[in-house]
Amino acid sequence: AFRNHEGWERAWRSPEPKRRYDTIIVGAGGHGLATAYWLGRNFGITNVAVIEKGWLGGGNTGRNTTIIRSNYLQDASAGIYEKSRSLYETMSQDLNYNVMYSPRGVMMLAQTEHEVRGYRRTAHANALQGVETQFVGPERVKELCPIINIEGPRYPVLGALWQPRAGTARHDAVAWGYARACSDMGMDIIQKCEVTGVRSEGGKVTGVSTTKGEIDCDRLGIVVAGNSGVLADMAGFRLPIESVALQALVSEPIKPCMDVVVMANTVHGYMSQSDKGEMVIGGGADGYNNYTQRGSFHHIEETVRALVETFPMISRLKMLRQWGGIVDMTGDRSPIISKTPLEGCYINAGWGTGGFKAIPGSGWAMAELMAKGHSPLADDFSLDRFREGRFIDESVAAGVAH
Ligand code: FAD
Ligand code: PYC
Repeated sequence: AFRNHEGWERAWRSPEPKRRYDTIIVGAGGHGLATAYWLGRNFGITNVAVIEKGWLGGGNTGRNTTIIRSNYLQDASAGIYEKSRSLYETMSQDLNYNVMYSPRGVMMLAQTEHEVRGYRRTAHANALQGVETQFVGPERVKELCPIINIEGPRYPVLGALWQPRAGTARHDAVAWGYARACSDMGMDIIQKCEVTGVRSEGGKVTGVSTTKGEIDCDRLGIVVAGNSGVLADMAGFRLPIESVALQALVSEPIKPCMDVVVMANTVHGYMSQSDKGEMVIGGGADGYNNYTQRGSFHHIEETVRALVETFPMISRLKMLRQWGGIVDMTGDRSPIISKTPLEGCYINAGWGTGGFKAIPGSGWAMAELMAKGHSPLADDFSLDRFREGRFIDESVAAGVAH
């Protein structure tokens, strides 16, 4: 039945690991692959291995609800998230791989007076940062998304923070596109290979132990999202990160009824419609630390009950499937892109519930940090900020309850 698919070239090679690389990246999610890609593209560093314990893109990169936006509050965040959003605009051309970036617009509903004030403030901050957003009234919300019930019952829609060039992309394609480009540059992507130890001598990294043997390197990048604490422990330092599950679900496919993305943070739910017609739905993060990559019944009930108030028509939909991913949460809800106490070892983590949108910009910044020792986009996100009290508070802009 699949004969037309026979004889296709593999998109990336699947080599056995060499004994040594200049640079090893642990984690073949979007951030790890983008880091490798920009190391090659911007700095000509191609003697690189990306080591993945499962399959590439099988972590949060392949489990998220694909919302891309840059409507954050602080200047450092605007820098990296807007860089990232702008890289999404040209990613399909840059990689010659269709990642289906769809700048359909994202709105974050204001359903309390407090949110109205907060989002107006964000719109002003974004204007100063050169990020195009606006605060719109309830009538415009209804115009942009007719299936919303703006009257209530508990929380009438008072307006929304609207970013017209925000949107979605096909999450697997982002990982696959970067993987193919990295492989074409001669990098090795080694799947089904778990890093089990970080080796060092005299305070400097020398390599990793893996389920496929020992591999040496001069530079190591740890880019493993929900497993960051585990890898940091192997490298001998601690991180201010907690790991929790974040869940999502999709409905049966229906005819097109919604061509924007809506986040309703007061009731804890967000929704968009995929190209296949499924309603893609998510809610808040689990309220306790865990490493469980799966969904739970109470989550469906809480999220759908909340969303039905704002989108009454979804009460008649059947839900198809649900899943979960382990997200890495920092206290200020901003990421860490940093050197570590182990020389030659760098970490990119803490993207929590919101790192899909950041993949290209984060990879750009992490590559620059690893190649040159610092990156203007990453400097504010170093680990030092937790010791020095320079928090980058994005608890509201993160948009997902935790
Ligand atoms: P991952 O994709 O998780 O990659 C890390 C990789 O490291 C994994 O493949 C893992 O197997 C590997 N690894 C771990 N330990 C080891 C080891 N010891 N050895 C080798 N490999 C290892 N963000 C948004 O911007 N918009 C959204 O709409 C959005 N929705 C989300 C919805 C859900 C349900 C979830 C779970 C997350 C969501 N996010 C969203 C967050 C986003 O998915 C993540 O921040 C982002 O994908 C993190 O990418 P990553 O490459 O860092 O991690
Ligand atoms: O960061 O925009 C986001 C997001 C939406 C849903 C989960 N994360």
